[in-house]
Amino acid sequence: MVKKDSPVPIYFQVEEIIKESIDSGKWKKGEAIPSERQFCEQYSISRMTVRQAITNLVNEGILERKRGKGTFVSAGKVLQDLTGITSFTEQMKELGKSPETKVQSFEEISASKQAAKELGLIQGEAMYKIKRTRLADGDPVAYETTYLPCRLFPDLAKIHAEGSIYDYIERQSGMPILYGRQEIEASEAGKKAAEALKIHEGAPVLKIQRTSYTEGDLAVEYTKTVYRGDRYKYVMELERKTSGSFQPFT
Ligand code: 16G
Repeated sequence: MVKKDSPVPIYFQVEEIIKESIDSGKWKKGEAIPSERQFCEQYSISRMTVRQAITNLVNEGILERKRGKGTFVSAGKVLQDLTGITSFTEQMKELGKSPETKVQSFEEISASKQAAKELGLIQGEAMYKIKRTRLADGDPVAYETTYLPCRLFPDLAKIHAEGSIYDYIERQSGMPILYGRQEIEASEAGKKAAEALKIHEGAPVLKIQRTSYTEGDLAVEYTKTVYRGDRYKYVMELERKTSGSFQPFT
């Protein structure tokens, strides 16, 4: 119930009521919550107050507005652990989500300067360029462009990209992925990523570029991943480093 004589602002009380309804399981992930009008009537409060409460919860990622459809309990963010090198397929399985992949394109191209550098190829050498949309429980969460040297994987085909590429590299090619190096930055969705991820062009995204290595410091893949900003959250466990080991930004 909303207490109008309480020093706690009414919008805040409404936020707490909504959160409680979600925590208690009354409103489940992905379900619509009552309309603003229903809140106004039920608690005899103004539409502006309800709107403020809902906007705050949308900003916190607890609720989601869908144009023309209403407000829904957010599906929640995928929480990714940054400490180990895992594949998308493994990450989703660990989270109890079902991974799915749509291969947008699969081609053999000549290595560009940057990809050649990342993969240790001679500029112009043949490499695969694979574009994929990655889904979690049917929701698109990531859009990836992966480059792999053709020389290392002469038999790689589109069908392998429909499953786990790490699985292909490790099991079929027998090259264990031992470590990686990745860069993370905040960015805005470009046209193609926006289409694949079902978000607006310019919406906030998280961009990660990873190069993975096998034995002998051999680079096996270079992947640029664009994650939906509202669906991804990174967790990192940090170890205190002794002074002198800090690498300044380049
Ligand atoms: C992850 C990796 C990506 C890798 C992919 C393989 C990050 C930031 N990126 O998305 O580099 O290519 O997994 O996934 O985690 P797969 O084995 O399921 O195809």
